[in-house]
Parts: sequence; C-alpha cells; structure tokens
Amino acid sequence: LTSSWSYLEPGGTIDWSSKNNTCDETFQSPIDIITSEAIDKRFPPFHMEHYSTTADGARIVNNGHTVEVHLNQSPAPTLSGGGLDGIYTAVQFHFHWGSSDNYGSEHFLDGNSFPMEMHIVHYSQKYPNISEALTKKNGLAVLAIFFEVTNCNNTEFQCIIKKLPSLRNPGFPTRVYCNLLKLLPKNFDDFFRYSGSLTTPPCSESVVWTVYPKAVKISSWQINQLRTQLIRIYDGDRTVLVNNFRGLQSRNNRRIYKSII
Ligand code: SG7
Ligand code: ZN
Repeated sequence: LTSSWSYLEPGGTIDWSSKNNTCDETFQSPIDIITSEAIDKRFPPFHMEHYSTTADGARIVNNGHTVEVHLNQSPAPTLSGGGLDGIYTAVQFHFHWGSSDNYGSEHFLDGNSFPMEMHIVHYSQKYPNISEALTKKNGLAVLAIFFEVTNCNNTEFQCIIKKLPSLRNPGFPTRVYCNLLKLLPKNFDDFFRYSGSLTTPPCSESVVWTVYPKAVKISSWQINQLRTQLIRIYDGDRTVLVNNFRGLQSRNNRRIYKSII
C-alpha cells in the first residue's frame, strides 16, 4: 500500500504543503477551539438515521495512516439537522491517536489535547460521490469525538479492538460490526461548529466541522492495543502506527460557533 504522504516525512505534517498547495491555505484543520471566543448559536438538533443498525457491509482496514471503517451498508447511515444544509451520507469513520495519553487528538479545546479523536466522515447528498463533494464548499460534514482514558473498557469500542490482530499490516479489509450511535457522546446536540478542511492531503477546504466537547471514555488497555498492534511502512521501514495527527492550524479570523442546548 503506497501513499504520496506520511506523518513521518522529515518536516512532519508541515511538509505536506510542498506537494499539496491546498495544505497551505487559510481555512485549514485542525484548530484549537477557545471556548470563550466561540459565538453562542442555537442550532437545531441533529437527526441521525441508521447509525445503530449492525453494519452488514462495513469493512475495517489499516490504510497505513489510520484504522478506518467503511460503511457500505444499505440503507446508508445519514445525518441532517444540526445546522447542516440538507442530508449527508456517512461514508467511513477513523481515528487519530498519540503514543502517550498526553497527546493524540487533532483538535484542541482551550489549549488542551486528548489522547484520541474519532472522525465520522459524511458527504452531501447534493453530490454524486465523496470525490466530487470534497471539491465543494460544505461538501463534507465531519463529526469529531474526543476520547479520554479511564480504567474501564468501553464495550462499544471492542468492535474495533477485537479486529486489530487481523489488521497488523496495511491493506486486507475485514468485516466489522459496530453500533455507531453508541460510540457518540451521550449529548450530541452540544457542539462546536466551524468551516475547515480535511486534516490530511489533499487538505480540501470543504468540511463543515462539528466538534463535541464531551469526551467518550476508553480504557488505557484499549488505547494501548491501538498503539501497539498496527504497522505502517515509510521509506521501507516498518514502525508501529502512532501519532497520526496533524499539527494545529491558524484560525485566521474564522467564526467558531458554540451550540449548547
Ligand atoms: C484518513 O483521513 C482517512 C481518509 C480521510 C482522511 O487518513 O480516513 O479517508 C480515505 C478514504 O482515504 O480522507 C476524504 C477522506 O475522508 C481525512 O479525513 S479527516 O479530515 O476526517 N481526518
Ligand atoms: Zn480524521
């Protein structure tokens, strides 16, 4: 499995802009969300459909950058409300994590990072597919969920952990059964909202970001499974897949909204 970019490039994720011009632009993600600077705005509640159905067509894969679950099931899970324009189809979800509990998330909250962040990627039904949607403003909607580490296993997260032994090498997708709704924080109508980009090349500025302030708990055993069981290959070297997060980007006068019901 080859890729044109890596978290291991000598200049780190900053080097991405030398090959992808968009990664240098002004509405990039992730950012540090400063609660006191966010504008209060009451968005309508989210509406999620088919998020909890057992994902019959779903496949999990180590893509060399993250562990990713593709939701090929029908009916497809969809997202609407929450201030989004129209209906968005969920395509996949994936994770970003660190090598210790002190870092790993992409977004920050008031200067603090979390050990892990999950992204659920959706594209607008206005467009025929995700590749076209990612070239359009608001073409994508990503839900970002922070994780924090405790002593208790998160039973909903076991669907991912159970599959890790078969995901050691990049490639080789396998079936997976997760309940997406139960992986979300309990109150998913409290969130931050801003316009940004994909956090990996091509860094397209097409994403409506929803960031939940309330972290979901997983155990330190579970996050350590993620930190030790997956391999990535860069420049011929095989290393464990950790620290797959992009550095913070400038806010550049963008408005950050806070929707607290
Ligand atoms: C991960 O993050 C992958 C990518 C994803 C990218 O590396 O999950 O997904 C695929 C299919 O390669 O890119 C277009 C897309 O979803 C960036 O997504 S993110 O901004 O949510 N981190
Ligand atoms: Zn992501």
